[in-house]
Amino acid sequence: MRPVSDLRKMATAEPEINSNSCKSEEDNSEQTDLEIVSPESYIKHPLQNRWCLWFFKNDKSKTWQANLRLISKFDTVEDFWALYNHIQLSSNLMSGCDYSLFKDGIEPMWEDERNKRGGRWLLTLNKQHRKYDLDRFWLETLLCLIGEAFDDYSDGVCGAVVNIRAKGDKIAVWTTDYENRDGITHIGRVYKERLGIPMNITIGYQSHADTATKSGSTTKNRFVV
Ligand code: MGP
Repeated sequence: MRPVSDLRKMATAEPEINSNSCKSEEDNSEQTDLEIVSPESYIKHPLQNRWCLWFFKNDKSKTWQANLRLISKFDTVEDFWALYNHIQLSSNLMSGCDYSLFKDGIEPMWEDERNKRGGRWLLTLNKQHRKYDLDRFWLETLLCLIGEAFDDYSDGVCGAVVNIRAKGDKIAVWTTDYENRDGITHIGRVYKERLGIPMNITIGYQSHADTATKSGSTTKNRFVV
């Protein structure tokens, strides 16, 4: 697991300038031919997984699946920040839109083989949260995913989704197996801590099967932390 402080530092790090490259021709004449440049300065920092960012735009004339578009894939820290800095913040998206970040090979939908027996830790946000918390919660969620923050249980993570909705935005972390109690509760505890959610506020985990077949507006929680 790459510590989150590293991921953040790499967001702002200036490229290292080789001191020799600033010297005049005269100076160069005194130098030896070989320069040792640390690979740190030119090799991008690989992530453990390749990730895909998806965008959903609610066009009611199309099916749900047809509204889902793959934006881009990345597998290095630098390419993550390049993409993140290039796109709109979640709080600027139109109502009805989603971003999803999923491991390469997993589609951000219930039907995918890795999701169909899975579920999600769900954060439901109110309207004030959009201004103060939505973007930082979503960025922290992305860093948890790409930094494999959930220790031995990170393999069970499929991705995460942010839904921008007039009735209240949502952020969720999707995992692959809703029966894996140990994995799910570990992921939930770490996630809550990373987001700085106070102990007295609980978050719930729901299976996609329950969400997909719900009749009312709420889905029962399988787990809470
Ligand atoms: P939503 O976008 O997850 O939440 O699901 P929203 O808009 O807040 O609605 P609510 O029902 O949670 O209040 C909205 C609808 O999109 C669902 O009822 C499904 O019709 C469709 N949908 C959402 N997801 C995540 C899927 C999916 O994975 N597969 C399919 N086939 N439809 C989905």
